[in-house]
Amino acid sequence: MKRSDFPEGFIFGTATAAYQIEGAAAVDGKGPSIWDDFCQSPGKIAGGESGELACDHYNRFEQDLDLMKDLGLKHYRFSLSWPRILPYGVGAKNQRGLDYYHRLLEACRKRDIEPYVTMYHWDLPSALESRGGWTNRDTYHAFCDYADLITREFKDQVRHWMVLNEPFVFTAVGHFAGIHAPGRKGLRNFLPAAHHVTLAQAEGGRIARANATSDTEIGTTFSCAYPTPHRNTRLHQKAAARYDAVFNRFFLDPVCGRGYPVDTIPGLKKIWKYAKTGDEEKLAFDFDFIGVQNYIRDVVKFWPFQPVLWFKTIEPAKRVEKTTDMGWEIYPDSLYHLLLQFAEYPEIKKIYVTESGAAFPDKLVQGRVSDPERQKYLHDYMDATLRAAQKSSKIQGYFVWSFMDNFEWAEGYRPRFGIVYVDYPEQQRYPKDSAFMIRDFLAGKEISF
Ligand code: GCO
Repeated sequence: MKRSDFPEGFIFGTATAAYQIEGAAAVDGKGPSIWDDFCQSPGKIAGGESGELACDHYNRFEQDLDLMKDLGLKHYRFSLSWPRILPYGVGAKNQRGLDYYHRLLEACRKRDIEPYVTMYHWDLPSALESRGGWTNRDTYHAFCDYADLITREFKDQVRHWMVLNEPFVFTAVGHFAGIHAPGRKGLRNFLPAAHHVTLAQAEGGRIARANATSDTEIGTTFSCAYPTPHRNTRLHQKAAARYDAVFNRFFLDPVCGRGYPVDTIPGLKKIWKYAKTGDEEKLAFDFDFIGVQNYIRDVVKFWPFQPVLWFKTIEPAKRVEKTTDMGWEIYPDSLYHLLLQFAEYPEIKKIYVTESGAAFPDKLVQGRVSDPERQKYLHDYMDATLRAAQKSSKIQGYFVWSFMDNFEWAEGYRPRFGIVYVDYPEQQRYPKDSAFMIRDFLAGKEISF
């Protein structure tokens, strides 16, 4: 596989998120976020770890961007921390926080690195959480004010915005399962949070479009997962369709003007309880692109003991394919199928794979990290993207998750997703073999696995 196999103009980059790399959790006027708080709650994060220091990127971004440039990476997706900019979520802005992002964006420009900026990658200001967070409609209004502020402030420096990162994950894992911040549980938290997030998703797009220059593209990102029915019977196929409605369509369909997929899952109709008159029309927005992020495929089984959803997934142990350090099955065709599934929506104009990557138990040995499993993973997922791009011209980019090892939420620092290894105690960076493979690929060389 060579870069020139991809369509002209197809972009390659890497991705990170503020809480996972920045550190500097309480300096220069930054307010606390729900992730700062969640990490303080005993038992929530593996090893009791937190993003307090993370990769110390806040202080080391110049060197990190130097390394990115050396590797030939010219497109970089990262997020802004809302509480660094608005310590209380609303009201007084923190000039030092804004200055930091101006410096970061300027450092990208100087190195000819194109920034792709996510407005919200999960670090809600704690002040908003204490008033109900996303379960409270006020948080949607606060988000709109924040979106308005940043799209004006960074108008001259940002040409690619993404409103949200993976609304399904932060609402379901954070507000239904309670495994991520803020640790809320149950449908009574999930449904209002999901509705307010869906409003924020579309309204954030409208605000960015109104404030940005005409050459700015506005998108938002979605997690997605590929279901395979346990057996090819009607019951299991319908279970897989319900899985698809929850994991893939719940936040995407409304933005495309199709409403929540409640025909497929009638039990989720209750979400309308949290709506106000006129909300239905507000859920849609004509984004310039969507970001697709796929890490899992699941084998899905009809399950009569699971009310509302009526399905369950079968554990990885019973699967035949290899898994990553997260226990996720390696299945490149899932990305291929999902890209084509999304490309079929006439409402979707352009698709980037805004995250793709894997964690493996990397070891630093005499300054080198050999990671053939990641090399193969990236090769195969890039190949899946290429195959999809050959079928649909909407597919136009691929970002590796992640540029460097970082704080993997409830899993702490054990899973290493980076193509650059981070020695945390020393805060040293070491490009892994996969980083050199990507460098060679970007330079036009053939890569094979
Ligand atoms: C997500 C986030 C990233 C993760 C990555 C690996 O998808 O959960 O966007 O922050 O670190 O996906 O799990």
